[in-house]
This record gives sequence, C-alpha cells and structure tokens, in this order.
Amino acid sequence: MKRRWILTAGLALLSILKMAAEDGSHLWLRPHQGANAQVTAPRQSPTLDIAANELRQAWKGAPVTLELKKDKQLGQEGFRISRQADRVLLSSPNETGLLYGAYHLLRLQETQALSRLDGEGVTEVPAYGLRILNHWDNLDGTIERGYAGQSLWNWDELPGKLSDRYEAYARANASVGINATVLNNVNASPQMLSTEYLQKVKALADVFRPYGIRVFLSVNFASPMQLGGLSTADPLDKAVIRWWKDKAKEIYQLIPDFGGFLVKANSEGQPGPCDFGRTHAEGANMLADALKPYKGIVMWRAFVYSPSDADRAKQAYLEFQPLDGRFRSNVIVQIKNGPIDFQPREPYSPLFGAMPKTPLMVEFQITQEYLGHSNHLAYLAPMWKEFFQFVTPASIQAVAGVSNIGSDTNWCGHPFAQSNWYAFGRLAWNPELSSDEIADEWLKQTFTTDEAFVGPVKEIMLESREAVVDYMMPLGLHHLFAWGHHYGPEPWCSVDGARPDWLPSYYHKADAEGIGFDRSSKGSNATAQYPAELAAQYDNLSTCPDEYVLWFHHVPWTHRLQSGRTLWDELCHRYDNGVQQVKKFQKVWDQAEKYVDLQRFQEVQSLLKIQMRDAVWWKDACLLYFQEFSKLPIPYDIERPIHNLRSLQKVQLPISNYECPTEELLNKNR
Ligand code: GCW
Repeated sequence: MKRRWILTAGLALLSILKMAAEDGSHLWLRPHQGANAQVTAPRQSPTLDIAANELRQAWKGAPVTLELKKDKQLGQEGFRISRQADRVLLSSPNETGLLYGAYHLLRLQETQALSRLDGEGVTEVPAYGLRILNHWDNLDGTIERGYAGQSLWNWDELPGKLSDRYEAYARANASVGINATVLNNVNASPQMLSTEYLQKVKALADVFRPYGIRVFLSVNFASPMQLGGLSTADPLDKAVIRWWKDKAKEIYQLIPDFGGFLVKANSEGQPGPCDFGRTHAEGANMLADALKPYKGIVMWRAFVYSPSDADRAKQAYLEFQPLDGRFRSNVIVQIKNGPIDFQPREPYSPLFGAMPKTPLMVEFQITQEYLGHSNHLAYLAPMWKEFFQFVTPASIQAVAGVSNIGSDTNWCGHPFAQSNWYAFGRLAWNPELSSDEIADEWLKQTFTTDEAFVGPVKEIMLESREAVVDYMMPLGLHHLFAWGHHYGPEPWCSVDGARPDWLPSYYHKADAEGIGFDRSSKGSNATAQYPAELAAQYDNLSTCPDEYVLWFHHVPWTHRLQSGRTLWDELCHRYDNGVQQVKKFQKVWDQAEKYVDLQRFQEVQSLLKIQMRDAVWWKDACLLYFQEFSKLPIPYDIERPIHNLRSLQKVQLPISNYECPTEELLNKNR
C-alpha cells in the first residue's frame, strides 16, 4: 500500500515537473535553479544592488566583477563585458550601464551565446538615449486600445500602496533596455497634472528610478483652463506661460529626474495651440521653455489630420514640414511610422527626412490595435525593421512604442504578444538587430533553448506579420476595419454623418473599374512627398512595389501586377495565402506541445483557433464584398468562401476601444 502510494506520488510529481503550468507572469525572465554566483560591486546603491542580485540569483559562470570606469565610447548607458583569467569583468561609466550589462550577460547565458564573450568580449552602446513606452492608460483604469486587462497603475491606491507589479514592470523594461515611460493616454485628462495625481506619479517614479526608468506624462494642452481655471490656453498668453512654469516647478520638486511631456494637440478633438490661432511650434516651444531649466523635453506628436479636402495621408507632412527649424532644441517631433495610422502595412511617413532641422522620433504601436488585438499571433519586429529600411536609424533621435501591457497575469494578453514588448526594447537599443535574432532570444528565454522547438516556432513568428497583412489588407489596402473597435473587417462600413476619412470606402475606393487610392501625380500626389527616387518609383504603376500598389494607385481589376497575375487574382491569392499561413501555424504549434508547459501550450493553441476563424472571416468578407465591384470569379484553385456576404455584413461586435473580443463573443455574434 505504502509503496503504491509512493509510486503514485512520484508519478504525480514527475508530471507536475514536466507540465508545470506557467502563467507567463515571468515573461522572458523566468527563474532558474542552480545559480550561486560571486559578484563584486564597487559600492552599494539601489541600482547596483539590483544588478548584483540579478547576477547572484541567475548567473552560473565564473565570479563577476562590476566596475565603474570612465569610458567615452560608452556614452551614458553603454557597457563592456569580457572574460578575464578567473572572472568576468563588466564595466560601464554609469550604474545603469552596469545594470544593462548584468541583464545582457544573463541573456547570453539563457540563449546559450556565451561564446560571444570570447576574445575581445562584448561592447554595447544603445543607439538612442531615449527608448520610451507610451501607455494609453486612462485615469479610470481603462486602456485605450489596450487588450491585456486594466491599467497597471492603481491610481486609487497610489501613492500609499505600491503593487509588486510596479517593480516587476520596471525590471522587465530594464532587462531589454527601455529607459523611459509615459504613464498616461495621449488623450490626456487635465487631472493628471493635479497635485493629488503628481504625488501618485512621484511614487511610481521612485519605484522605477533604480531601474534607470524616467517618467514622462501626456498633457492636455488646455490644462491651464480646465485645471487652472484660466480663461485661455493660448501659448503666447502671459498667464498661461506662468501657469506652465509653475506646474513644471511643482513637478520637478517632486520628481527631480522627470522626463517631460508628450502632447497630442489639435488631433482627433484634443485641444491645442491652433485653437488660439497659434502654430504647433508655438505651442510646443512654450512648454519646452517651461521644462528647459530642468532639462525636460517635449515630445510633440505629428499625428494630425482634419476633415479637409487633402488626402489624409498627406496632412501631417503639410502641417509640420513648413515648421522645420522652428522648434526649440528640447522639442522632439514624434511621428507615427506610417502616414496614416498603424495599419498592418504602410509605407513609411515621408515626414522623416523632410525636417532636417528638427529632432524627430518614431512612434511604433506595440499594442495590436489593427493586428487582431491580443487574439492574433503577430510578431512585429519585421514591421519595425521595414521602417528602418527606409528611415536610417541615425536620422532620428529616439524611439517610442505604444505599450501592450496591462493587468493580465501574463502582462500582454497573448503569450506571443510579450515578444513585441521584448522586440521593441531590443530594437530601440539596437535597430541593427535582425527580427530573427530577436525572436531567437525571446523564444529561448521564454520557452526553451531546444532547437527542435525554436526553429519551427521562430519561423511562425517571422512569417506572422506578413500573414496578418495578407488575410486583412494585402497589396497596400488599408483601414478596412470595423468602426470603433478596429477588430474585424467592415470594408462596406457606412455610418450616418461620419467623417469620410473615418470610413473604409475613403481608403479602398472600390468601384467597377478597380480598387485603391490614387495617390500618384494623377491623383492626390502624395507620392511627391517622398524623396525623388522613391517618388518616381511609387508614382508609376508599373514600378510601384506590389505591397504598396493599392496605397498609391487605383488599379483596374484586370491589370497585371508584378507577380504576373491580374489584380483581382492576386488579391484573392493573397487573402487565401494569409489563411493558409495561419493553418500552418496551427500545425507547427501543435507539434510544439512536448516542449512547452501545458498552460501556455493550450492558451496559444486556442488563440490560434480564433485567429484561424478570423482569417477566414477577413478573407470571405473582403473578397465577397470586393467581388460585387470586380464581378470576377474567385480563382478556382483557392479555398471557397464559407460565409455569405449578407450575414457577414450584419456582424456587430459589442466591444469598446479597450476590449479584445472573447471567443464566446465572436461565436455568438458571427
Ligand atoms: O490609432 C488611433 C487610435 C486612437 C488613438 C489615436 C492616436 C490615442 O484609434 O485610439 O488615440 O490613434 O494615436 O492619438
């Protein structure tokens, strides 16, 4: 009896060990057994203690010596790691550099890349001094376009109570080199700057500081009116200027290393300097002057468009390019990667390269507003790398990413959405890293180093973004999304009284002739905003790359593309290809079962089912709808539709701008 009991218990323990559920809460920083490193630090300090403890808990190699040492080549945050006779030497001019070095050393260990320490060793210097997350978190706990639960910031409990997750958040960021965060939504509540909330912000800044993370805030341009009771927010008004100066002083008394402001002005209903007849530069400069004494900066967003006649894709350029050279030196203009709005694929925004006298930064979107929320597996490094093919990393000053982090146990909703947080940090540190290298690192740390797992799953990751483009909006199509929540397809969408540029038909312009937005010199001439060589390439239908063809041209249904197929056939094939890809992802993932804990295995498996059904939904909806214009048959070698258009047109998902539809909700409504 006793022996049987022992056997049963033993077997149970074995299976627990093998299948130990992992909830994803450790991200890529999973605890490991067996470390007992000797670590010597030059002194004690909050940052150095973290660095030393991280190594003590996880480093399995020779003793490590941390050394603070002047070294001009390393800038503020760089470090060197080398093997000495009997130890590993990690040196940096600054404590944060040592912290980054400690995480790097552990990364090399966890990814089995320690041979890189041979010879000269490793030298790392971040490409940008500012690598910042933008949270679109509201003070009521919701997150605009956030699909991983509620905001991490428990404003009601702050500053008195500090959740453990604040430190875990800072640690995760530091481990990938992110060094700044904007805590609140760019659609900013004036309340954020109230004394009450600033105390809460201070509490968070104090937790983040040892991890090298500086806090920034989004500000509402009309705060002097709404919070300060002034009658205007005119940036040239003396009382307004004084109000901001006083506010800056108050902030810096609480948070001496406060980073500065992020501003969405005169965009989508937000107040701004144009309300008072002033320019974006005048507005930004007034704030910049208030922050200057404290070395604070202003990140001024160029995401502007109005319901004017001008093609929306041209508007940011039209408004900002003439302001080149007019901004203070502590203003950075923050531009989305593409000219419209985080679509699955956009050409790069031509504003990059058009404002040589102004510091610029790019805004990527890590949260998958337009890429299936946290239901779809879409690894975004390839999208961001694509941007850097056009915009040289050295031509911009900083990188921002709209966060996908929330209160969910696994932080990001989809287990693979964590890879986008990771990839953002790694690319902001070093945009030269390849998507492949980053996926490799992430997979090895997050799951296992077993090549039988890493190889095929990495392939899924690398293909995933293109798959989403194919089943949602191939060939340069864009904004075919459902109204409001931007989850499913609604190319037919019409809403009474809606701004035309908020409707899909504004973008796809499907008619009996063809489909696509003519942005060539015969149309809106957006092509002219690009440098001459690219402008010429994009302007000419026969040289425009297929992936942008419907972005720049209205193309006849029977026109032959570079692939050799007619537009209609190619469109059908692309949609079908997207679906086939997801089918393949499912097959690959099912074979990964034995390498992964059951919990995360099943989670990804069931999310892939949703993704598969969504891919078919997108394909059927778009092809059946566009077929009403093309009047051409869907090529017989691709899968037949399984839905009918009329019923798809009735689908409405009752979700808001901060929800990801559940499987149940999708099944019920579709
Ligand atoms: O992508 C769009 C989103 C809005 C967002 C806006 C912006 C914060 O649909 O939810 O608002 O862009 O970037 O300002």
